[in-house]
Amino acid sequence: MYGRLLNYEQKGQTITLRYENQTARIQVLTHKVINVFVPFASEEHRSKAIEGNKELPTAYTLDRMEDHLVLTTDSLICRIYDNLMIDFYDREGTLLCADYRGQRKPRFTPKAAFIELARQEGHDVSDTGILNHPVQCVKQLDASDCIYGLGDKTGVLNKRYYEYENWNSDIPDPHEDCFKSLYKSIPFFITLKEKGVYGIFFDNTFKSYFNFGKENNQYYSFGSDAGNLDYYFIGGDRMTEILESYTYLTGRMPLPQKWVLGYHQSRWGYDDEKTFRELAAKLRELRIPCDALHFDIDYMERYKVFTWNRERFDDAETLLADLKKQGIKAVTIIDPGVKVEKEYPMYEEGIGHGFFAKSPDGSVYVNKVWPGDAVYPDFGNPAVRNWWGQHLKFYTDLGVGGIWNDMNEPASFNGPLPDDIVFTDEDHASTHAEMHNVYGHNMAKATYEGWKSLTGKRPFVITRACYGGSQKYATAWTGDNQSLWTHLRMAIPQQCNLGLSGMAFVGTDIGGFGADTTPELLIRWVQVGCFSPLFRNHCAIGSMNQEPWLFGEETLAIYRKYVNLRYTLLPYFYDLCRECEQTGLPILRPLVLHYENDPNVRNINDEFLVGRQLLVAPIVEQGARKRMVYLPEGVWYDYFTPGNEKPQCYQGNQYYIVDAPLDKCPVFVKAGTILPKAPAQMYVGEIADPGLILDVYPGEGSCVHYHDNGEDFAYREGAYHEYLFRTDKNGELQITKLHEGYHDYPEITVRYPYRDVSEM
Ligand code: MIG
Repeated sequence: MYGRLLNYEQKGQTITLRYENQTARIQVLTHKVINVFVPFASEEHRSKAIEGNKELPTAYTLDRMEDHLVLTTDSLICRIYDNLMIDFYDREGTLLCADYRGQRKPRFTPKAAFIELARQEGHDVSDTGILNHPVQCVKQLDASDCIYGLGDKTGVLNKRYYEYENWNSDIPDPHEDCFKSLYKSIPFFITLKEKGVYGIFFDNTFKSYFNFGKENNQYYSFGSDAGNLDYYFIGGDRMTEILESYTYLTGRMPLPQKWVLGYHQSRWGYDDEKTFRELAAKLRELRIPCDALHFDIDYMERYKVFTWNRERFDDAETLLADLKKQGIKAVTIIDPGVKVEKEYPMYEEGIGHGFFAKSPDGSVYVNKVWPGDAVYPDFGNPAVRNWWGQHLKFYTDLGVGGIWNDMNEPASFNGPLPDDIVFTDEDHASTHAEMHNVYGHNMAKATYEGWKSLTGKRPFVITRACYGGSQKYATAWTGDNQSLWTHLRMAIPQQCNLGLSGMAFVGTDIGGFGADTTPELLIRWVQVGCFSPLFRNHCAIGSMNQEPWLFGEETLAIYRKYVNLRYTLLPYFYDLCRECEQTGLPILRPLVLHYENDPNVRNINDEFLVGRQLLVAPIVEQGARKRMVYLPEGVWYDYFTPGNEKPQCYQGNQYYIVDAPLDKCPVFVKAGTILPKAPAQMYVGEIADPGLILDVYPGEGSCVHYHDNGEDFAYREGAYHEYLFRTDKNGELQITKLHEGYHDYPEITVRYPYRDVSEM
């Protein structure tokens, strides 16, 4: 298709390749990141995920060989041939990723009717029935390659042998392993080889396709029907390095406010002032820590965003102030759809400024969502983002603590938005086909930036729809799961893959959104959920209520235990957030991220790490009271040291059967861990200046601990403390301050869960 490489031109770190039929460009961004770009649609990248110039001055060489060019950086060797065939090697010459040269041979031939349908949908269907996308890459697969990432896709952790599509979709049906799309489109994946690892970020916002060896075990493909061929090849020695480079490109989650890490209670159906007051009272009375109540669509007046229902909420301002006194923040939902209604300011203003998406004939495009007939703010337009962001003052004035963006795929009740609806791409007209997958991303960006300028605090935004890079602006939840054991199981690989795709701060609806939970399911879910960065119990109107006190004393007690556990671990979680801001490493991690050379962990779907130090092996089977756990290399300690019994210590690289009665979620702590903890509180800030607790486990180790005011951006000017805690072979603890810009803890209590307890 590209033809022979005729000549090339080198300018700075960009090499322009002139092929017989097409020009392409290779750009060295860093010694580990190389961009391949074919300007099918535009000369510039026009990335929504990558902001600013990410090219770092990087030394490289380019040599002409007989039949190809060799580009060499400190980390990668890239060989460029005719037909834009490109092969990437590490510096030792090990092949990482080669373009596939052979004939495509699908394992099955689709039926004629299917091929016809595909043809009608505009796909290039070759004689063999293979769907070819005009923008496409086919790359070689090795027998042992595993593939991770790709955002929120359902199913198992390792995406090898599966096929997906990126098209943000609101799917209320129970999410199944075979789904190709869900709410988020994050076109980034990591290929882990027997030897070596690499990542590919395919930066194309149109509907895109990924076939990870389902078509044939020899190759995988990614492609799209429009836009540019624009992908970043990311090399590195370890999986963590790939993720660091990916988040260097697309950005990292900024440090959240501390309270965001607390417990959140939600339900679609909490719809009046009395309910919220009672909830707060109940949570406090039953001593369940909680930092936020979520206000779903019923707080609004007829689902009109930027309004508050004055009949059911007498005085929202006083309600929110009273909740705040109890340490509880209000998080309000905002959907994108603006109700079509005369004299409704958001509608009238938006119409006046031409801020809503239009049909090709120039009329404002109307579809239906919760408020009935509704129009879609054109968030790709910076003026629209600014307008929307400034209107958030309505919420900040009332004392709202954070914003939850839903329905921003965007969802529509009256059939899908046609591809040709006109949306803006920053400074020029674009289409729904191009802007669909970044609609939620741009809405989150508008919300983040508006909130930041209004409050000066670290914005708390939750979004359902995402594109690559959304982590800069929002946290996310996994949408409408159901109260099903399969969905509790799904929560683990789904959150782990989101983390491997840059979205570090995620959570699932604890207890399940649709359908009805059971006491046992709720218990097992909170045992997973208390380790999710976003820790929220949420469910659907019409489904059974799932506040923890509705299922009897035992359920309540266990639930409380795990919410308390979370609160005691808050300093650890906060440290992980800090680490994430600096390196892009997520909070929940699949075992493979840190033990990639251990073949036993490549397909573990029912265990995960929290940071490096904790390994969680929850029960995700109804009725199970024991489970098998694989522990990777090293020595591991049972987190829940049983009262009088001898503490349990395990040698890694082995499988164990461990006990997990209903009140126990097996958690293991790695030898050498210094775990920063806090006294349990009812909410973050209940104790004005809590001391720090350090649980020091046997073994040599260290911990960098971060401490600041947990609210604003003063830390960026240095207003934080950073400590280095170290233990030597004898278990002696040394404390060093790496940075001093905040204030000291009133006290640091050092405990040795596997020795005695001593005070400092
Ligand atoms: O069409 O706002 O995923 O969390 O409770 C359903 C009502 C709309 C979907 C969200 C869910 C939320 C619900 N919303």
